[in-house]
Amino acid sequence: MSSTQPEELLEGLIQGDRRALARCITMAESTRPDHRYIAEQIIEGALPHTGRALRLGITGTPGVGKSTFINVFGKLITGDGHRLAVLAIDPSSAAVSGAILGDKTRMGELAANPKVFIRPSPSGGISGGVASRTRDAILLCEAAGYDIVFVETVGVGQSEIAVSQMTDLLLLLLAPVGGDDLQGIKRGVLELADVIAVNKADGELINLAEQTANEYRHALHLVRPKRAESPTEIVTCSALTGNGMAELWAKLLSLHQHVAQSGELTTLRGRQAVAQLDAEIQALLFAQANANDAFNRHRAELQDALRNGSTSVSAAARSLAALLIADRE
Ligand SMILES: Nc1nc2c(ncn2[C@@H]2O[C@H](COP(=O)(O)OP(=O)(O)O)[C@@H](O)[C@H]2O)c(=O)[nH]1
Ligand SMILES: [Mg+2]
Repeated sequence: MSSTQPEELLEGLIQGDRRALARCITMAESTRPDHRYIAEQIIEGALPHTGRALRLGITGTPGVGKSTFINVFGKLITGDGHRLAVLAIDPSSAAVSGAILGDKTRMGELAANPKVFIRPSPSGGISGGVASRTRDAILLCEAAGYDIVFVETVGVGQSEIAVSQMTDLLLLLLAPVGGDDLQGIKRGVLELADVIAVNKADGELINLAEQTANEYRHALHLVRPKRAESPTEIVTCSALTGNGMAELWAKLLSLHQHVAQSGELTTLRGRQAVAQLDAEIQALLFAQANANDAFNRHRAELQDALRNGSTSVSAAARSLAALLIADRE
């Protein structure tokens, strides 16, 4: 499959051809306008085949065990007959510590599974933001028949927010750590999580894992609950021994069923799409501005003015925006 014909790619995609899927994602991630246009056409055509997956965000600080966890979880899920796609989002573009990338060993087993599609996070330099491209990738995976989509992210700053804005449920992985510093996990992240799992509950760490889970149960009383009717659950598990993994998966499935049946999922996905539109508009307009010579010249002047303190950021921004609008008239 070397075609860049949208019709052929779409056909391959819907038949579940992995190479077609990979190419479609590459098109969607491309900075070339002709590729993006092809991707748009494919996604439009694929839309009727999307929306059926369980979209799960998985976040946690580096070393917490995400890759190991996904490898084990993936085996469990495909064993149940599901097809799993694993995507990564890494807005920091820290390619070295990037999600999935460099995890060949821990996820190697999963990668060899024909029911699994793994895609590392796109490398830097993508206009329009990594997040919206990952969103496109989710839709493409769904169209290719993957009924479970994981979006993995390294828990650094904004990435949890980004991932929670494109998935149905967010799973926060924690490591057993004593004391009350709560591993520097920000309140906001606790509020975003649907389920929290303290991983590495094995061997000598079992008690500490339970203790950590309890500490977080207390901490959760201090944050706004994600769902008034069902408080955020905290469980312990071990990706190493497999303990608690099946229970956790069952919990996530039943929570997903619950939000689907209550109508919450439809509302959530609608809200996510609308928010994405605004982000896309901003990205598109900014990309157009960057390609405009007059804009770039004026911006360079204003950058100098800002450096020597002769203008303010807001005045400079207004002047640049005015230039773009005038340019259109
Ligand atoms: N004891 C124990 N170690 C684990 C577990 N899961 C992962 N690890 C180890 O933690 C380290 C980091 O795991 P990795 O999956 O790469 O974490 P990631 O950076 O979050 O993707 C590795 O040495 C794993 O073997 C677990 O459940 N129990
Ligand atoms: Mg990893």
